[in-house]
Order: sequence, then C-alpha cells, then structure tokens
Amino acid sequence: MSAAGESQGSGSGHGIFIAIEGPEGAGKSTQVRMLEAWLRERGRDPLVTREPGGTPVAEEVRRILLESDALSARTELLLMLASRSTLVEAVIRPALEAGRVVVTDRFHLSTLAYQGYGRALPFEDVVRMNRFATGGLEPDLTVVLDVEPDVGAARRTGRSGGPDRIERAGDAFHRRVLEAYRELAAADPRVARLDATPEAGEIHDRIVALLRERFGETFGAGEG
Ligand code: T5A
Repeated sequence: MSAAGESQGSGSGHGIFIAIEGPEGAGKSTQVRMLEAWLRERGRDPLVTREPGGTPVAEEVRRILLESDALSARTELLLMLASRSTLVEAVIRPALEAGRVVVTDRFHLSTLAYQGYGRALPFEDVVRMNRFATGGLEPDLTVVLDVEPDVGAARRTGRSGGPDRIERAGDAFHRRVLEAYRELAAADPRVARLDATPEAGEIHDRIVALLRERFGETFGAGEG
C-alpha cells in the first residue's frame, strides 16, 4: 500500500475513511462486501467494520440495541455512541493511522438520521454528543444509498429472524429517516447520495467512480 497515495483522506490520519449509509434494506452490506473485494483485488488491505458493533464490547451493545424492547430514545442514542466511541478508539483510528482504507457499514450519519430525525431528539445535542464520542472523526466520503422504505422492507422479507426493534419503529419513523438522509446529503459535500434501486453491480460501479473522482491518485482515476 502506498503511504503517499493513502494520504489524501482529510482529518483522519493517513488512511481513507469511507462510510456506506442509508435506510433499512438499502443494500449497504452488499456494497460494503463488493467494495472490500474490489479493494483486495487491487492489493489493498481494507479494514471493514459495521455499526453498531465492530468490537467485542460494541457487539454486545448492538445486541442490546436491536433486541431489547425497553429502551428510551435517549438511552438508544447513548448506546449508539458508546458503541461508536469504542469502535473509533480501538479499531478505526489505529487503522487510519496505519494508512489503511477503512470501510464501515453505517457511521455518524445513521445517528443524525435515526436518533436526530427519526426519534426527534434535539438535533444540536445529537451532533455535539456524536462529536464527543468520535473525537471529531468523520468519514472522508459517505455514500448514502437512497431507497424508499417499502422497497427496503420488501428486500428484507424472507430473511431469517423477524424485524428488529428499530426496523419495527413504523412507517412515519422510516420516512423521517429517509428524508433526513436526503437533507444531510444535500448539505455536506463529503456525502454523496446514490439511487439504490438499480441492481447491485451497477451501484458498485457508481461507488468506484465516486472513489476515483474523490481520491483519484489513490484509486487510479484512469484505471479500468
Ligand atoms: N442505527 C445504527 C441507528 O439507529 N443509529 C446509529 O447510529 C446506527 C449506527 C442496525 C440498526 O441500527 C440503527 C439502524 C438499523 O436499524 P442492521 O442490521 O445493521 O441494524 O440494519 P441495516 O444496516 O439496515 O441492515 P440491512 O441488512 O437491513 O440492510 P442493508 O445492509 O442495507 O442491505 P443488504 O445489503 O443486507 O441487502 C438486503 C437484501 O437486499 C438485497 C440483498 O441481496 C439482501 O437480500 N439487495 C438488493 N436487491 C435488489 N437490488 C439491489 N441493488 C440490492 N442490494 C442488496
């Protein structure tokens, strides 16, 4: 891995930090897997993780978050941030400092969309608390996969196990989450929104094109 090439990320040590975001069933995990394979084929050693989760402690927090029925919105926020702070400290920062590409399935935009807009917690408090949890770390590029809630829900039918606590939050909640992603993407040039309805291979090609556009020197702007 070329240290010089990896130095184009901003504010995150020497690596490049990419988050894949979006509502339920948008295809995030699918795109994270495809991006990881694409990076490995090019000789990179990406650090791939997910939220909530990604460390033993954070995976325990994830289980509570998704399985427990008795959580208030504020408790949910604090647990999401507890998971994030341990993941950032133990996994993401060290990987970025080692010059690696980090790809995460969800990061802070999920908190702004789900807890800030979805749960309607005071937005500036959510922003401030998230910043405290991350020490100010933000992805160099966030890709929001945009899909209507009914399409996302249909994609998840047939999956083993029923819907988790947050998936059961209701249509109005999931509509607010989608609108939040759209507003947040429009407000931040480091966030790119992609239509998530084409087939997965086409979306992957668009993500690769975005990487080349933003980090051309690292990912080979002219490469096929
Ligand atoms: N949360 C998380 C918060 O509230 N606040 C936070 O701060 C954070 C970090 C996490 C939950 O926590 C919440 C959000 C979530 O509710 P999760 O299980 O990680 O829970 O939930 P999701 O991230 O939504 O995971 P899903 O598996 O539901 O959705 P994905 O990852 O978006 O979708 P994926 O890739 O698993 O694909 C779903 C199905 O669609 C197919 C796949 O093959 C699969 O069958 N598919 C496509 N079908 C057609 N066209 C495409 N382009 C497709 N791409 C994938």
